[in-house]
Amino acid sequence: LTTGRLSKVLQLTLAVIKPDAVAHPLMLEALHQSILDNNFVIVRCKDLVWKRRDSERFYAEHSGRFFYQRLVEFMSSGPMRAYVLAREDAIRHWRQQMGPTKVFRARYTSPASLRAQFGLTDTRNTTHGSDSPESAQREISFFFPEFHVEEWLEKEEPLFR
Ligand code: RTP
Ligand code: MG
Repeated sequence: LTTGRLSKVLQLTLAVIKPDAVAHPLMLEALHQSILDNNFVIVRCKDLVWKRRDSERFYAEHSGRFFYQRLVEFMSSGPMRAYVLAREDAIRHWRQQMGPTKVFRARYTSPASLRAQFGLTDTRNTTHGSDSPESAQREISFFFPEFHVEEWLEKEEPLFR
């Protein structure tokens, strides 16, 4: 998260490998490896399955959109893997690594991105990443309620300098 002087050195983001990608062992392996290859530190990692109501709550901001029902259905359809990732400028780096939401756009504009390589459709697009420091804070708490961002940064950030 971006908090004053901490921002330039270290940022946290929430990354998720979605059910489509967790279901395929080689894809899961490739996505996990790409996190390690891109200089992220894995701060927390867990596998979990959402109930439908978790999915609805997480994506409440999209509740009016035409894809909401299939998104909610899909995200509660099987196991996924969530990470708290740390590095400098983590939010932007992880989103860049994922590529655009829409798979065909990803294939044209960023063929090396994860969604371009592994995405099937705009909904089954392999990964999620927080889009701002505020959503990173909210989403990290959503997936890891026992994890305290500020506390962690205070303790660990000096070690990254
Ligand atoms: P996210 O919130 O997951 O980081 O994705 P995003 O900002 O790249 O995309 P957003 O527009 O916020 O959409 C949230 C999630 O909804 C699914 N989606 N499906 N046309 C479709 O079927 C469609 N459009 C979006 C995607 O899974 C996207 O991650
Ligand atoms: Mg979004």
